[in-house]
Amino acid sequence: MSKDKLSPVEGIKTSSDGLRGTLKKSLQDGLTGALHTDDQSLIKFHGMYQQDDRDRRQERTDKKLEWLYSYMVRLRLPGGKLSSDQWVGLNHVAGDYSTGIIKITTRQTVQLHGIIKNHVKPTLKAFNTFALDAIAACGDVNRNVVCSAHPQHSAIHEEIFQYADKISQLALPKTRAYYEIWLDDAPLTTEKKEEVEKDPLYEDRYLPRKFKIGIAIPPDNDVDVFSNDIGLIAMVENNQLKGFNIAAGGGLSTTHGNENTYARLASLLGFVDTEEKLLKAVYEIITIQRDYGNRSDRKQARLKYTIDRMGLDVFKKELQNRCGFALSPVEAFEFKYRSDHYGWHQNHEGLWYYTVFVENGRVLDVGETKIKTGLLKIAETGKASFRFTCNQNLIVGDVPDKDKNTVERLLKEYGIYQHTEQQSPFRKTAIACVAFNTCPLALAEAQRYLPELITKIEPLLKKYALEEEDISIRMTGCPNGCGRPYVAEIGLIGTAYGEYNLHIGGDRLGFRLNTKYQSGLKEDEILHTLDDLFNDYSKEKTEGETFGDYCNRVKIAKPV
Ligand code: SRM
Ligand code: SF4
Repeated sequence: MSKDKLSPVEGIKTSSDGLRGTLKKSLQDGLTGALHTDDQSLIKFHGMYQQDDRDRRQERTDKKLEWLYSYMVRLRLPGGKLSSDQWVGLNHVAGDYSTGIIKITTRQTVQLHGIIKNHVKPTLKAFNTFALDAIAACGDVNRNVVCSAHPQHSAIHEEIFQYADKISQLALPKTRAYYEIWLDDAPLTTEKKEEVEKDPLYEDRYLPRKFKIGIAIPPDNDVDVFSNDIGLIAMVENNQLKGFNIAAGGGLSTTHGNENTYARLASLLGFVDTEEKLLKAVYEIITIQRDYGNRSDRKQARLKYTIDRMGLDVFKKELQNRCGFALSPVEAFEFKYRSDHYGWHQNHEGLWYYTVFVENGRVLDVGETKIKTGLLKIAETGKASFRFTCNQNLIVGDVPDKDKNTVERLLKEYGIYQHTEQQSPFRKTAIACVAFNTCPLALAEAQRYLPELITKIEPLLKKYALEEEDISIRMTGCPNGCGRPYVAEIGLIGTAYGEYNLHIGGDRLGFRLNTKYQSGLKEDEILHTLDDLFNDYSKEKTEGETFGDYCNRVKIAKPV
């Protein structure tokens, strides 16, 4: 471990009394909408962020008023599934306490924004009544475990979904602070606390940085498995779960101007054939990161840097030592899709699934497209479940044949069906992160801007007869990479308000990072550059070559 001075967050964690800090006091402080400074770090471990409305910062500053603070709550939802009752509950909590918009994230869960301090506790209590929590949805711990969302044609998918839950449980912090602070559980006696909260995985220092785990079920890589700290690839043979390939060290964030930061895809380490071995390997990868991760420089603290510092071979050796068994060689697998499978599909049991296009994951009613009301009406029938995808969409699922017409009628009545069926393939693969007005780190717009930029790019695609191509475009308001722009065919990464770096040359399935092609482009420059690229691609592509592969071959490997 680095002998450098520990970063301030390390002290906040170890002296937090199991992540309690002074959160109870902070919440009672009626003089401010904010929390005490240290508690702003601790609240993340409870699934929340303190934010402010950035659209109103200047106005508040001019009036010498405190910024308009509010809280974002992110649910822990391994595998991303809600029952119809839970959807109804979520809808009402969103309406009662937040902006009302349900935001589906790129990690298969939802966030509610704009919750004022007094409403945070009622929000979490309400979620608890229908068995939902936000524990460890953020913070220096393992985050929401994601899993390929699409029920294909085998029974195995349900079995694999359950691994997301098992892994989430395995890596949950042991502290009962969440229950005490937000749900009013009686505080534990010191003796009981020592017994119940003893945490061999996280100890009292937790991890050096956030930690992410994703499970892909080939042929789908909708979870972008190689962008996770641990990427698991479920191997299915003859309708049996054979085991998992394990990859480690994925992470996408970079910092403008800091050459020591980089996006990295997870490296494949090996294969395990039992649940016991899988859970042990996952656990020990986390302990290695706990013990060897950089605790001085948070920009160097993710597992990807730990692995590169140790060297992959040394890391693998250390892992096998800690596990007490060797990993078997990686098994061959193939990904064919990363986008969602829109529309109706049927699983092996005959149950129906409709994948709804939700632009940038924002569930709300706009004009005739009343996604929020429509989904509530469907949930109220009790005839469907809801599963989020890592592409920020949603699957209305588990619909018996006899109820399919009812669900379809509602999808049509509220414009959800038309919205999904009528959009261009290009729009339907797009991802944008939240950015303004709530993200404190945003340099440029993303979800509020990408839809209108796409409307300007679509005619360019048409001009070159490319309108049926599902070229992946992803935009983020800063280089942290929340919309995974570094693994898109077109990545737009905010550098300043209205300006973006253009990355090209990523592949369509998430196996290759893209490369920066142009810096700090304004809208007209983005459109001009894409116009040229589409023109060249339409003329020079080889048979079946995707835009990303073409750009990588011609524009990146052989720059002009
Ligand atoms: Fe993220 C921070 C939103 C997925 C890398 N991310 C943030 C914060 C919390 C800003 C902050 O620290 O105050 C953003 C809140 C915005 C808001 O107002 O809601 C934020 N991240 C999101 C979401 C909601 C984007 C979305 O539109 O869907 C995603 C929530 C996922 C979830 O449910 O847990 C989200 N973030 C990601 C991903 C993609 C992924 O995991 O597949 C990444 C890149 C992958 C990775 O981790 O390497 C990502 N977010 C970051 C980082 C950079 C981490 C790093 O290694 O340096 C930050 C900044 C940080 O941690 O310091 C960040
Ligand atoms: Fe905020 Fe940057 Fe993440 Fe977008 S990529 S949500 S701007 S931290």
